Amino acid sequence: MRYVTAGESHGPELVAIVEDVPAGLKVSAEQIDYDLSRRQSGYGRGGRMTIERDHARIVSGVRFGRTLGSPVALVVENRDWVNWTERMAADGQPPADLKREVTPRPGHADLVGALRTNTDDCRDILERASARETAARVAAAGIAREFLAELGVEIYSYVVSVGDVAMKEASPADAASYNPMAIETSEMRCPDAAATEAMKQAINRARRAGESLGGTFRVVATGLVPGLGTYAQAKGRLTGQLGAALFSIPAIKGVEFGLGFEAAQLPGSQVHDPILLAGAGFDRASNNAGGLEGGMTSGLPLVVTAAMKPIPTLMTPLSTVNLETLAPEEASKERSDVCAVPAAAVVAEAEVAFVLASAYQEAFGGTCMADIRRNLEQYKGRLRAF
Ligand code: EPS
Repeated sequence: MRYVTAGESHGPELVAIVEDVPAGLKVSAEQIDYDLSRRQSGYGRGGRMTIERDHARIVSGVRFGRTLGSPVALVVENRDWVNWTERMAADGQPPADLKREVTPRPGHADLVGALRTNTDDCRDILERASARETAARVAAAGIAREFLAELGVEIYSYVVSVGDVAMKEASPADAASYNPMAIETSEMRCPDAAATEAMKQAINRARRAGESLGGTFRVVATGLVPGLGTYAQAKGRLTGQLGAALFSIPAIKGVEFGLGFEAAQLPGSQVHDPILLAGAGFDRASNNAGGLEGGMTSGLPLVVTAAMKPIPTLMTPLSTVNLETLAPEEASKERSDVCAVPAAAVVAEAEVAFVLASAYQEAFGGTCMADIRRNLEQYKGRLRAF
């Protein structure tokens, strides 16, 4: 299962096309809209989120609530478009009073994108480089999530830290033990109420200082069968596929699995997860590996942590160079978020969902749900008898 997206941040709409969708999968537009609303939420979001109320319109590949096996196309309208019809028109000439963006923001795609595409208006770049595009990813991932849910896999995320404020956890393995409702009802997607409050205060301080804040979050997937992915070819390793998927999210600068970088400081005996016999199968004494061994799922929860840098748009801007005059100047101040770590966590769920859905299809077939379910049950039966 793969997706592509199109659409500018202030264009009429965002579009996503999902390919390799099996037939017979139940799809709920309400569930997709719920995920879109989760992506919009979080303390620290900016003015744009008060304008948008993202809704996915399914325009192909689904009939009477079930997939047909053809590509699924989804459209998310930009409500803000009405304020940009002249500045973002697909045809005609630029309006006489058009203000070009000529003061690129350090940390955003503005300057490098302008160099790459030979434009004199950074808006040509920032319209697509904007994280607004991730709304289309979340809409598309609704299909992958429904597919995984039918196979018993659930994905959730939570925020661990914002700036220098972090919730306390004994180990990343705790990740699989939180009550999802505690996360969904936190304004920071953080299961720890005291940490939520401290994160909000850090965001208030950053807003007053014209600053922005990054942070870290974890994505957890439960209900996975062991053996998805492969050790046999570099590109088949799920560790690499998940890493690439998470690094495709704007502002993600680090990805760790399980103990992550901490594992590099510990002796092997404190890192690897002892194998136990449990009933008719196997279990582990710990999950430091974060649910992956040899590039494959181990059958334990997948626990992956990502680090997001602070958003580059600063209300107290850094210095830049005016591309027209070549004089030093302050970087432009687009309306923006102070902190979007909770939103990035929801986008990361979407990226993880696509990688896992593809791994299930590779192992158990991709044409129709009835075959995939039967193949999966057969595999589970073989594992029970192993
Ligand atoms: C975003 C929409 C954007 C920003 C944000 C993410 O809307 P606008 O550009 O109209 O303010 O709020 O984008 C960025 C922070 C960025 O650096 O590009 C969204 O829908 O998530």
